Amino acid sequence: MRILILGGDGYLGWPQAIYLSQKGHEVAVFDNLARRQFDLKHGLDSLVPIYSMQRRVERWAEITGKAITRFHGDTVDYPSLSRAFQEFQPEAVVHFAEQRAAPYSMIDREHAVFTQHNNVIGTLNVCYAIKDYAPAAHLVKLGTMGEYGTPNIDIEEGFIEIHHKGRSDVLPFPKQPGSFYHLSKVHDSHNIMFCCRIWGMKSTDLNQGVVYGADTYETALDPALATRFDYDQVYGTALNRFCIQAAIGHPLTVYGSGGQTRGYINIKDTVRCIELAIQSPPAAGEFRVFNQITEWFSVKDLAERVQRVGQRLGLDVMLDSIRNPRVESENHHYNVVHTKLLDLGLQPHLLDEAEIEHMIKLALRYQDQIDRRQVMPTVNWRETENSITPEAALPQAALA
Ligand code: NAD
Ligand code: USQ
Repeated sequence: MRILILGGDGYLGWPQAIYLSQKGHEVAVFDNLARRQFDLKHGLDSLVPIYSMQRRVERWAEITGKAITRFHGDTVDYPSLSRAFQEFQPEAVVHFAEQRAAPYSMIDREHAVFTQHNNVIGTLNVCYAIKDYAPAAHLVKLGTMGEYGTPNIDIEEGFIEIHHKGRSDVLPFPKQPGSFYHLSKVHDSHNIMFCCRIWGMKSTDLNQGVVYGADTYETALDPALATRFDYDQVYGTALNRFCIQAAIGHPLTVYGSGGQTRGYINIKDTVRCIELAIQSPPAAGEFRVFNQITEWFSVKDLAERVQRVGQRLGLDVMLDSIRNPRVESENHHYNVVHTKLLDLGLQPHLLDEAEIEHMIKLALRYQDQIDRRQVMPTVNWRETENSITPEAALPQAALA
């Protein structure tokens, strides 16, 4: 199939592109390199060195003989998006191209507005591009488990049957997201569902949990194919952060009591889930939802796992409960239905000690690159103005 990967330079988009290319699909990547620009602006970096988009694509072709088409463009800029659709004529579109950090969206008004504009308008443009240039294409959209929040009932897979005053209906599961970023995903879901209803578009909304893992079988083939590994307080997710903290002897930053529970998935399963969704498309006009997680943990659970593995490696790993910079429930019910991808054939890679050991060893290998100023959180949900870049962290060129 011809598959267009929007956000194909990101942590997930790049491994997805080479996974699908390896499987024999014709793949194109589309990205505006916004993530790389954010890193430059704020003096951040992936722990694992990542090569330029151009070099990645060239190296993939050198190693496998398989070509990936590259588009530089922005989903918010309709002409550049249209050009990619017209030239490539995708049969499936995998949409990763969004600002994906909750803390980024909570820095201040400007970052909240940027996040919602980039994500919601970008996705609306993607829907129009499908309608205008590839009406039969299947939109596989990355949503998030955080759209649901943490209700005091089990989380169903997208829809819930409601009985009300003697009548009943199957309706979208209620959403109670916890950041302006997570809200942007809810708005996307509504827009996409509407486009399916009015235009007969077909879409799979993947409510994905937190992804972990430093590599896939394809990214591990060559250093030039590596994907990013974020550990900073804005883009780094809890498990990545705990692994680098263990490596540098910093107490693990458990926010609050650590009872916050989230769904998780290995990056190797993410790429497979998307392949499964593409292989079994929905019918025209159908909006379907998969909960893309394989297991769930509390933050404290994760920290204790990292502590155990770290201690086995001879590291002195302490846990530190710091005041939670986010507004979220720290003690809540969490039980999620997630059978649809398993029914399609997903065989999960569960989080084991070997995976955590691999991540800690990676952090030890690159420990000289770790910027300790990025460890403690500075973005607080209760504040409307947050500073994220300690001046000293900026490269001299950025300060000039
Ligand atoms: P990432 O930031 O590493 O990658 C996103 C890519 O999209 C970047 O390369 C960025 O430059 C590009 N991009 C952003 N806005 C764009 C625009 N307007 N036009 C073109 N390109 C644009 O993020 P990721 O971790 O790879 O996440 C990808 C998607 O998966 C996101 O939508 C995210 O919300 C979702 N997701 C991620 C996780 C996770 O744990 N990483 C979990 C659940 C859902
Ligand atoms: N947390 C800590 N300590 C840290 C960092 C985070 O305790 O040092 C806690 C947070 O307070 C939160 C939990 O860990 O309760 C998860 O936070 P996270 O930063 O690991 O992940 P999150 O902000 O939820 O976002 C990530 C991705 C996002 C994706 C989401 C999936 O960045 O793109 O949508 O996971 S989900 O959580 O299911 O919505």
